[in-house]
Amino acid sequence: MSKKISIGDIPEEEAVWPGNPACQGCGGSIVGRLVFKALGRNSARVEVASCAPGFMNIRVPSFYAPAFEGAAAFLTGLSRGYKLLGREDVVVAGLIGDGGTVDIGFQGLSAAAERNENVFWFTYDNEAYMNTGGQRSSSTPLLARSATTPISEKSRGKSEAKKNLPFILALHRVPYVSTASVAYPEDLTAKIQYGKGLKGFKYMHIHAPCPTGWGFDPKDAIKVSRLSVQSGLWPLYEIEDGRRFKLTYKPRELAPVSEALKIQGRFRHLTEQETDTIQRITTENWDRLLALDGGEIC
Ligand SMILES: Cc1ncc(C[n+]2csc(CCOP(=O)(O)OP(=O)(O)O)c2C)c(N)n1
Repeated sequence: MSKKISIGDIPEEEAVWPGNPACQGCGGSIVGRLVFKALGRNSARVEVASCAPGFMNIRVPSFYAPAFEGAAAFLTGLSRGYKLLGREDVVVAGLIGDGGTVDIGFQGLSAAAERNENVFWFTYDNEAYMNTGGQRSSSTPLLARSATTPISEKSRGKSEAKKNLPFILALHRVPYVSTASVAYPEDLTAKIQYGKGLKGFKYMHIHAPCPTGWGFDPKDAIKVSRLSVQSGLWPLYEIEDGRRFKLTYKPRELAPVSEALKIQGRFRHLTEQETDTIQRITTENWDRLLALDGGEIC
């Protein structure tokens, strides 16, 4: 498991150039900056169709996988290529959106995890297909409004729950799975520094608030992230060898989910009863995670 570090331990060297054409307050671009700061310059990046090609000017070798669904195959080939060159020290990293992970790229991702390929997959989860106009993905949360789950007489936003991809991948028995948040960069960095030292398949799922798609003030990107973690909507944890589970942030008491929800336009339609439903599901999930903490998931 990772060891706690403090903010001052985050490497100073940047792996991205300043300036990019992302929307103001883009959580995804903060993810990209933090991930490659932690990985360091001895890494290579793979990306697919998404906001990511726009939001980062990166200083490491960078590859665009032209087939959206082929990211994991591309990462596999690159990793094996580096091995043939005797360069297994290079961390081969994918920076992929939630659509490219939980939906379109899932088959190849699952296959690469099952083969335990030596790659590090990072999902920046802005909880919809943002690059193409904010359509729902299977990572969009329950009751959230999106371009394809509107609020109308017949629709109250997304009627299904968010897919739990970190646990699905952990059950592939891969060496390392974790979640992270841009509001907790020291936790994110410690997990990457630990994960990159492991051989085999590593996965990190990172909350990436999107002001444009979620409808909040760009200055509140970190606030939305922090409130999501503090309320249990976005728990921070790691799972090693597909079994051992550890919560890396455990508040004495959870903040109410309403604090995080009420500053996002995509949840503005919620009735008190709907907010209570989200609160109940979140508390139940948190209690399940607390019971697993320090033990095994199965
Ligand atoms: C197979 C395939 N389906 C759909 C598209 C169209 N497309 C391009 S980007 C994109 C959205 C990607 O969403 P996500 O992976 O969540 O990243 P984000 O845009 O949110 O950064 C879609 C649907 C495509 N290029 N290829």
